Amino acid sequence: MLNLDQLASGEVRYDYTRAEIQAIYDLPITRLIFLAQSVHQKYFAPDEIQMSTLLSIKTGGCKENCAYCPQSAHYSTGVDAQGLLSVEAIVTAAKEAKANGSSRFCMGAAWRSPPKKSQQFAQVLEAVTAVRNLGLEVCTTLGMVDEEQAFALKEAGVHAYNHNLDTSPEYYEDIIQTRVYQDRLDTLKAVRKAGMTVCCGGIVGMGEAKIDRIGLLEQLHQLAPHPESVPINLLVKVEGTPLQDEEELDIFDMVRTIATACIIMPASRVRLSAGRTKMSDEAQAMCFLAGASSIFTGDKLLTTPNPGDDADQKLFARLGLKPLPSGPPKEPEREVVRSSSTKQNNSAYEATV
Ligand code: SAM
Ligand code: DTB
Ligand code: SF4
Repeated sequence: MLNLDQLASGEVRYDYTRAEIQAIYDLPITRLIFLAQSVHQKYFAPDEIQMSTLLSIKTGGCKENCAYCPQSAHYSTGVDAQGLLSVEAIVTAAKEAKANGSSRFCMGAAWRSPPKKSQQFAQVLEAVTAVRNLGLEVCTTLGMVDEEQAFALKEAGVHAYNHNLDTSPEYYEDIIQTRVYQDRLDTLKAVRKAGMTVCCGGIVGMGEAKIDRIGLLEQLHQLAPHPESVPINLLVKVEGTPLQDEEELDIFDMVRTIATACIIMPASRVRLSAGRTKMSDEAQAMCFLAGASSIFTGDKLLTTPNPGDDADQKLFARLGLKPLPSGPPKEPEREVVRSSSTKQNNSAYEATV
């Protein structure tokens, strides 16, 4: 039995069971969206969408074999490998992103992990400080990092580190064989320890079963504190990758994944990430209704297309949404309420759990 009043309270919990998460996911869509929006509005302004811009600072030639990824050296995808961009080139891109309304600038590198104590890593640190000095929130996604690297990134000015769990622990080995789930969890631990905020989510539409989407959500909500930012990516099918011909996901499963994430991690900002070029305006609007409050802007993600600023401005105008104002990077302030499962008897929605 799901207690909708308890869920709607927006209490931060770490102990939902898989069955409870599945029961939330399976709610009638009307109840699910209403609940997600009620919870979302306890923590966030309903009309403000965070705009983040991505820049691939080192492209392609990656040693990992992630089955979804156009940048893996294991597959021929036509992505032009490119070495690390200069600090100057990165800063130019960051200035442009800021001028276009982005409040967050995310640099991605196709590394299994940044080379230890290298000139390249030093260059990344220099770029981080320069972008931070523009007044942008800096996010990096560079692969696995150990504590030493994490502390260096924090020191240089990184606000958030993106490292996705991608899918459930059970489905993970069908998607990636060159690293294990625990590697991802270890990096997340180092990121936390260094005091960066955590940006961690996953991908849907990779041929996973519903239980894998639930399993991913379960793992994400067990991270304590919850990741401040939760990107939900719809697989971008790239020719040459093992997932190029994957069957289309029912878009309502993307909506349900977002809504469930918003409900079980109420204080976290859920991002409608990759895959928007394949989604109608109506489908994207449903994702916002489901509580997504962040997108990637610009006409490119890392290597694949994104709708672009014109399309997004038109969509925002139609929906009455506006970009979250940019300002000096803030440290997370929210209070983390840890509790054991609180079961109340009032207004319970009957669902089999
Ligand atoms: N190499 C680093 C890593 O794997 O953490 C950072 C870059 S990697 C491209 C960042 C994330 O992008 C991946 O974890 C995955 O979730 C997402 N991603 C990559 N290719 C994708 C695709 N084709 N469709 C959707 N998301 C994708
Ligand atoms: C995330 O979860 N999605 C972004 C960001 N984190 C780094 C990356 C999406 C990449 C999509 C495929 C590409 O453009 O290469
Ligand atoms: Fe490399 Fe990251 Fe792509 Fe995996 S997702 S192949 S680690 S760039």
